[in-house]
Amino acid sequence: MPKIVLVTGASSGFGRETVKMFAKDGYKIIAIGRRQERLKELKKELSECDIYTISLDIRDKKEVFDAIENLPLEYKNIDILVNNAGLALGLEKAQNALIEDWEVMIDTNIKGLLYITKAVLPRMIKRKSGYIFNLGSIAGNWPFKGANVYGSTKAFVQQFSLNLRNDLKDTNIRVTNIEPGFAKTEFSKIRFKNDDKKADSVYDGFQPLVGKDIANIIFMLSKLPLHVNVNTLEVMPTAQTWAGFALEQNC
Ligand code: NDP
Ligand code: 8X3
Repeated sequence: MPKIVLVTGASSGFGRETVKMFAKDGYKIIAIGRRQERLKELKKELSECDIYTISLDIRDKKEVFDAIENLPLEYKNIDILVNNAGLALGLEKAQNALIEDWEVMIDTNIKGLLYITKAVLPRMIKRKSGYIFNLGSIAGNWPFKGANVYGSTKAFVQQFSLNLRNDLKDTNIRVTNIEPGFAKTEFSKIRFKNDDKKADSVYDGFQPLVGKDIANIIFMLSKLPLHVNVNTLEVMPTAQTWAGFALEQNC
């Protein structure tokens, strides 16, 4: 029987490439995102594959639980959940950032991820089988200017992933937090609110990660033997390293 993969944020970036990779390998896909047109295009592009699309906002608790509850029978037993939908809004210092942007990041990256997980988990537990991938970030591990709330949401995702591992002991369910660095997707376009020039300049002069790199990693991890659990996996472009500590002199 083909395995079933649910991918959130399937309309762009990592999520879209992850759908493509698993679909082409014969998996049945549940692809979630808000932009219905994008999901339709993806389904059309993968017309030979088995894709079930759901257009929903993961911030809407009721919508999420209803959608999972009402999945057609042949998609109900989800084997792999890729909690990928998420975003950063702004890169201002905390004192200058918009509280509304903070709320959207918390509602999406934390609460949305929790709703999907909570809705999908019962059947995985019942079947004593499953793999959950969460998309954290290097921003959850390392502080840097302007990452204030975005980084904190990803630190939440990391700790939640580790804590899930404890709670899911004896269920055979695996959990991995993937923590990418700079990756060229629509991420910066969203962060900089459609300022394409600013977004593109983030990736000037070096080779960033791309969606396919992360999809590849998720796909490879999913093929590891069942007794192997990678807890966290931080991945950067080779060109990216750390900036060192900042020091305010003469103060
Ligand atoms: P993209 O902007 O290309 O994709 C983000 C996806 O999330 C889109 O498909 C978007 O779909 C979906 N999404 C956002 N908000 C919602 C929502 N409320 N409900 C449903 N879907 C939503 O970015 P990436 O592919 O780069 O990002 C994927 C994940 O990886 C994110 O969690 C991001 O934080 C993380 N990440 C990204 C890095 C990068 O440098 N690119 C580095 C580290 C982590 P739609 O708008 O159609 O709803
Ligand atoms: C995205 C990584 O460094 O662009 O999660 O914020 S960064």
